[in-house]
Amino acid sequence: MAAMEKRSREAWQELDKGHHLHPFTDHKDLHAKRSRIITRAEGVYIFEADGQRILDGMSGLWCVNAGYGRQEIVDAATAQMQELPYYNNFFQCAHPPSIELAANLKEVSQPHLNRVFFTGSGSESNDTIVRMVRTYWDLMGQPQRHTIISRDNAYHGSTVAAASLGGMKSMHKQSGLPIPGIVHVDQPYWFGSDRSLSPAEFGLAAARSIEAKINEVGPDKVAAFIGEPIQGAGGVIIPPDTYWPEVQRICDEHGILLISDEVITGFGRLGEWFGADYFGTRPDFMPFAKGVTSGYLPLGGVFVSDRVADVLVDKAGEFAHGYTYSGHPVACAVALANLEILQRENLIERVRDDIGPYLQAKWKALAEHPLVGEARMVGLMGAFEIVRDKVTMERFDKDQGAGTVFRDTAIANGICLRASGDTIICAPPFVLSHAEADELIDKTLRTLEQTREALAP
Ligand code: PXG
Repeated sequence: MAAMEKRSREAWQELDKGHHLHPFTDHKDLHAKRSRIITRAEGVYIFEADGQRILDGMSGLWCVNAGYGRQEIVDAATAQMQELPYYNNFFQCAHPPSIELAANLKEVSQPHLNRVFFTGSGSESNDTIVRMVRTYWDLMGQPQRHTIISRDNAYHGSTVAAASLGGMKSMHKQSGLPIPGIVHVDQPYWFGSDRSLSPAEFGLAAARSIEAKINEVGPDKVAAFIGEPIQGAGGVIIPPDTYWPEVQRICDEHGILLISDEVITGFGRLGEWFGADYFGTRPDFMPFAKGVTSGYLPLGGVFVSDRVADVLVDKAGEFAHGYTYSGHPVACAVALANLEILQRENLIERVRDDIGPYLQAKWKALAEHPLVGEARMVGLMGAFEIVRDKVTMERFDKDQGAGTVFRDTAIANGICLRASGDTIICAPPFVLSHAEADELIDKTLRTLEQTREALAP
């Protein structure tokens, strides 16, 4: 058996169909069409097995922030594999990459976030948080504080606990979720509301649905609130400015732990190190993954505030939780190389001051197109809403699959964007040049025209 064979696209598609179960995939549908086989990538472009070049407007899956083809990340992984390919951080051991990375992460996070627990992914990070939150309140002598409040349509991962924290009904339905002690409130999705309130009023109302839930559950029973600074997979839901300050007030007033899920927004996507920095919140936990390594290797983790970490350290005894790959040395070495690149090339400042504003202006102007109801973007995280009627904001019928028509047409035009229903999402690498941003917009406009023709009655 060869480690990796070079085959034709068709041969790979056939093997894929026969042996490979994909994440979040309708396999019958996939097998009718066959998989798109991506074989290599460079900069902001991915290449299909037949050679077609596609501008990756999604940074892989919101992760390849530093762009593809970074030799120094490859070199860091190679050197670490030669030195120490694996060792664990259990049983009173540690190794330089996990220690150095933890110390580096402290440097870029808010001053009260001094400690990090490593995991292998965002989902694992959120599982870890459920355990830590409940352990914290047990140790504080308030074991009845068990309930975690999350939001409709949130995405926090796919393990049992993370999918329970998430608010996606389709995920809950498939496996009897959520687990007990997790409840959901409104998401701050102004465009998806009846728009009778101003965005500012709506932001306050959405935040106050948390307070209503606290009163319903009982203020002494609520342990934590979790939210993505901007909901990602749910459609890039950018909350009105009034939302996060009010959420912070509510958490403070009720003594509830605040969890800012930074798996997408962390490491610069919004032009600040973290979404919490962008919105001015002071979280007790920040789960992260994806951008910490720019996706070059799997790594996740949880920033833990001094308020919680001090109690865990002083009172928990052994916290019986961890993963074989918590702080994997090669993944940590890759993260260190990636953070070096972000800092040396000022990529986060670039998102804030240069390519972010440049793309935002053009992206928001897409709202002038007859098919676009709203176009929004913060940093390099944006979306637009496909509508049938711009005045009434009426949507297309679900079975027309407008979002899917757009996405598939976009791929044929050489650009990869993601459809969440009829919301089209864009989150390109931070190294996107102005010319590549122009290409992204030109191809999006062409695709919008073709989608309009395809959906015309
Ligand atoms: N939290 C957030 C906010 C996420 O976006 C996770 C946790 C889970 O991370 P892992 O590493 O376990 O996948 C995510 C992941 C999509 C899509 O279609 C988004 C994610 C994952 C897969 C698909 O937008 N986000």
